[in-house]
Amino acid sequence: MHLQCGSYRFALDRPLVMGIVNITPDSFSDGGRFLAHERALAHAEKLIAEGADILDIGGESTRPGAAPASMQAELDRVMPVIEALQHHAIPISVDTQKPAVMVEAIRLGVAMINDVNALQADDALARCAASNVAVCLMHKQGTPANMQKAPIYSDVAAEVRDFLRARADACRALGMIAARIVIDPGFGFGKTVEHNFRLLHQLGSFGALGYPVLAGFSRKNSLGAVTGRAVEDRLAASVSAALLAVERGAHIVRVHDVRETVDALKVRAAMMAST
Ligand code: HH2
Repeated sequence: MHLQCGSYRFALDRPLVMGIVNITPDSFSDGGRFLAHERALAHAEKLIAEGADILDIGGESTRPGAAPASMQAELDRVMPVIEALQHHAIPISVDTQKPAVMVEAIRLGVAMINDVNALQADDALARCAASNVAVCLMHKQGTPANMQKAPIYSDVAAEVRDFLRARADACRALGMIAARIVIDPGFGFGKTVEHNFRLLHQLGSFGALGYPVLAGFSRKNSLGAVTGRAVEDRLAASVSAALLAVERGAHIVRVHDVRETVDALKVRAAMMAST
């Protein structure tokens, strides 16, 4: 199995670290916007220096309870940062649900479209299929505004897997090769704490679908629930979750704390090399 994203090819003989760059909505004045871009850019460069393999740039918060961003606001936040990062030799992923943002990002040469809506918006799948980007298809139940109210599953892993298989089939039907399709169970998106840990435990079964698997557990509420820690104090829990996901077969971990996650994976790599 390998991952083909844009012109980048990863053999997947080691886990990849996707570093998260969230462009926070700032003041609407030009000064505020400039500062937000500068901050995002500096953060992206820090994550590159720390060993990120892929950067995931997002301009719309999808945390539980978050309100959607307008298309223009998202474009204004994300595009200048993508453009400024083009000279770095690192694949850029854009975290968006909006086909118009996908189209612009693809035009700028991004390597991956990461969609928490699994390309279900009109035209999203066709636009991605017609380009050379990889896609990350994520499962969620409900929308960020309502998804944590009362998520219900009879068999969470089976239902999430069936959904991802169907979305991947839709991509294949438009000619995308398996190496361009990443699947993600969507930790925290319409799942209770118990659902999230059951999915983590059964992550290995997702690999059987034949696509690279991405896990994004970093700093999420379920880690707060089991440790009692606030979001800014979930580093150890996040690194642990990333390592457990890799042990359960994740090919890519989406994380805020790149440096520490890379260290943890180096420890694992040393152990693997010794056998
Ligand atoms: N989680 C978030 C956003 N995008 N994409 C994928 N593929 N998988 C995830 O688990 C995922 C995601 C939410 O996390 P975060 O980046 O911390 O929050 P936000 O983007 O809302 O600021």
